[in-house]
Amino acid sequence: MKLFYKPGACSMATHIILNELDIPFELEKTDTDAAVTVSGIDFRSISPNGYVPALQTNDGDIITENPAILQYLVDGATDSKLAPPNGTLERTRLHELLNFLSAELHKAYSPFFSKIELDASAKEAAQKTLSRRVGAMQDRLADGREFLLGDTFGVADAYAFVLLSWSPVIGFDLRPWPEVAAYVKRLRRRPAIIRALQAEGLLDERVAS
Ligand SMILES: N[C@@H](CCC(=O)N[C@@H](CS)C(=O)NCC(=O)O)C(=O)O
Repeated sequence: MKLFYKPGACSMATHIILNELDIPFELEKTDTDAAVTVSGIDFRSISPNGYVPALQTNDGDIITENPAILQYLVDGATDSKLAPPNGTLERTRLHELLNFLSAELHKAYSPFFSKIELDASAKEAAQKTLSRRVGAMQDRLADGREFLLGDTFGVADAYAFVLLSWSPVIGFDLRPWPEVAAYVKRLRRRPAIIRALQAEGLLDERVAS
């Protein structure tokens, strides 16, 4: 398999799960602005929307979109605990969560990475939305659970880790949400996450407050 990625981007969620599953894979660094990969592949021929992650399977198929890639990887693994079995209510809960992460939490960070500078009122609005989304994460973790779906680490945790670890990069303080800050710190100690951060050259960064 080959993962087209950008250091620190949401593609790191796939990177973490490949590590967790101990699947052999290659990494291909991608410049999404120039739409070219490090080996000179036209990235639009891989991912027509121009964004990472894109996963090339061993059969040469390309899969895009975080929720689809993450579930493809666990469904192909034997007896993985990283997602509940298909056809169960627990799996529907995972879909619900991955959609929240992708459409709501992920996109609440997006304005801060926009090439267009935010004026004061746009920044305030973006911070308000992000606070609401992080607040929803805090509510979920408030019962003392270790991971988003309970006591087992899963694909949603890998994705959530990557998103929340953007907080120090954009200057968004997680301390008002202590369960969320503690959750990020806990996840950061996982060997699969440490290896992904190291391989992407980010081991000394992404330390949430
Ligand atoms: N809906 C996509 C969004 C992916 C996405 O936003 N990727 C960002 C990095 S986190 C990217 O590659 N942005 C570059 C661009 O859009 O040109 C998914 O969930 O996979």
